[in-house]
Amino acid sequence: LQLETDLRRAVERKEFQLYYQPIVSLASGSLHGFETLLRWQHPERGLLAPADFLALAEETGLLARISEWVLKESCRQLRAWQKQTANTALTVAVNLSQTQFLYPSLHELVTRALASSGLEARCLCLEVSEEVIADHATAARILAELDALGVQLHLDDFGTGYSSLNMLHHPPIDVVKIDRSFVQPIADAASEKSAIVRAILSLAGELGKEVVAEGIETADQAERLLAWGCQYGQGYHFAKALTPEDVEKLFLYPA
Ligand code: G
Ligand code: G
Ligand code: MN
Ligand code: NA
Repeated sequence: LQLETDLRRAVERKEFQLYYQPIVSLASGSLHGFETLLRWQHPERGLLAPADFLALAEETGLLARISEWVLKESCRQLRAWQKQTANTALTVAVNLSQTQFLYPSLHELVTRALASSGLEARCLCLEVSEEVIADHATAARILAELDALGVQLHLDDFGTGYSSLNMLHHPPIDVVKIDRSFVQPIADAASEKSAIVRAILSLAGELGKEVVAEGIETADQAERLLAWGCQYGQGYHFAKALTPEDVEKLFLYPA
């Protein structure tokens, strides 16, 4: 299979790239951190998204090396930006697929990425979706082990999966990310999705979790979410996922 050969080579030739989507504080508008989104700059096929190659990486046993690179590079880049901006509170969020989450050496990969970068554990967030932690007896143990490292755990795409309220109360989960399919219809405050968003915010608040609303595309959405008690926002209204160069130009050192 051609793509498999290409994928093996991609690891060696460093064809992977990380894009960084800003996450902002809704109250102050200031930069809170970034979510890293992995891309493969394929020499012929162009820029590929994780959906195009993560399954193949899994089947071919290349996933561990890719995961290690993503974690290391995310931590390295964030630590560099923290130093350059003297803002040591900036965070970076890395997505984990189910296989990555269940990977026996995940704990070790995270530990090494933190050690080699010097990034404080609390500045690294690991994003897992509901499905990833839903039906696994071992999920609670893995979450507890990661929590013990001091990293933050984010529940991604909340609302799209099984959406059991049980998910919200998993003790080590620090932050809930409301999926953009709930955020986009809130222009109509009377809509059912608006009621669900307000309920998630209320429940998260009572359980001591913070909330990131994803897929914010308008100022109106950002204002409503802030009024309803949402701390953080992410989406095209603020910025799309950016190359490191664009993060520096547009967010860290604007002219
Ligand atoms: O921006 P984008 O189309 O890449 O995001 C598509 C999906 O890919 C999202 O669900 C996102 O969580 C996932 N994704 C992005 N980067 C990574 C990564 O490094 N690892 C994993 N497992 N998923 C990722
Ligand atoms: O599943 P996860 O939330 O990790 O994936 C993030 C995905 O959402 C990426 O594909 C990213 O490009 C996309 N995204 C980020 N902001 C917006 C937005 O404001 N609108 C839409 N439609 N997609 C967004
Ligand atoms: Mn995510
Ligand atoms: Na998400």
